[in-house]
Amino acid sequence: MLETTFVDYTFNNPLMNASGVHCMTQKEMDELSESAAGAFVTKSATLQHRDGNPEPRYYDVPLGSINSMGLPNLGLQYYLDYALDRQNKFETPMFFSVAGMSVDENIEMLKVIQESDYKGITELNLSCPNVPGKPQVAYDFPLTEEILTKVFAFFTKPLGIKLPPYFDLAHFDEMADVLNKFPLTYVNSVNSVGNGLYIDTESEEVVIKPKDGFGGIGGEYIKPTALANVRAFYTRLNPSIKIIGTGGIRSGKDVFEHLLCGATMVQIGTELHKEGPAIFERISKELEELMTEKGYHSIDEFRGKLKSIVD
Ligand code: RRO
Repeated sequence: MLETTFVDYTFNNPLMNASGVHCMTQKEMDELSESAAGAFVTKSATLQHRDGNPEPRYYDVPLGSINSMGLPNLGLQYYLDYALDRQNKFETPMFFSVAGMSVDENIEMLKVIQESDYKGITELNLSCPNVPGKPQVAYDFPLTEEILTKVFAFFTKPLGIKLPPYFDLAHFDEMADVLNKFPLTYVNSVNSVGNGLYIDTESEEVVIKPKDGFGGIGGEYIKPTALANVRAFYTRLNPSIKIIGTGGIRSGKDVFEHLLCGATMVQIGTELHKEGPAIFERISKELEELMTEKGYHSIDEFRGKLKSIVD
């Protein structure tokens, strides 16, 4: 009932982890692979291993989470070795996420992937909010166009990009005009809402150490922003560019809303961090129950079909 076709793959369901959550080590990725998730994505890689920002750097709060991890990861080769080892074994498909600290680092990593035997999907993260001194690339429209021009000059494998949330209709228009120039496989909206501040009233302190407490906000707080970004890009991008919806998913109903806005796949971050990989089974069941109640037999019957209010 939840079967989802995406590029050349058919997934059992549209559910994935959001990059960064439960996907740094081989053990964590194996646990996702063995869970009910339809696919999973790696932690964004840099060329070299990075320790990331000082702890505490991730904090769960009642309505979501705040993080400033600072791109801790085990380095490109670690994830590439893992990907190559598992890709011919009929296991849960994996997406490979990369997030270079510069244009050149992104190009270098994508060249390694292009020249490797990796056959899967790659995600270029243009929206990490947490590296001090590094603005989020995809808030700079000309820079985004420059990077994609350089990438598509040589990269021929399926490629998606992870975007930050936008908050202005003019920005949706401008970004969509840029993205429609390229043969992107998908756009993933949204990364965490950058540079929020959560504070502990009792101690009168910030809750994470890096950047004096500023960090990316995820979870229930951001669902309306995520849905708006999914909808805005679904209605503006060439239909060949699919949408992955990320932000605020805690239940089957939340997944249904992302799909109704036009997402093909959906990703879960904050709530996966709270519940662990068993969440995928719970949410698949909830989505199936909701679809049955509504009389739907497949996701294609309602994907993107959000209704307007008409007189
Ligand atoms: O590692 C992080 O701090 C991080 C990244 Br790369 C990202 O893309 N989004 C996020 O919320 N945290």
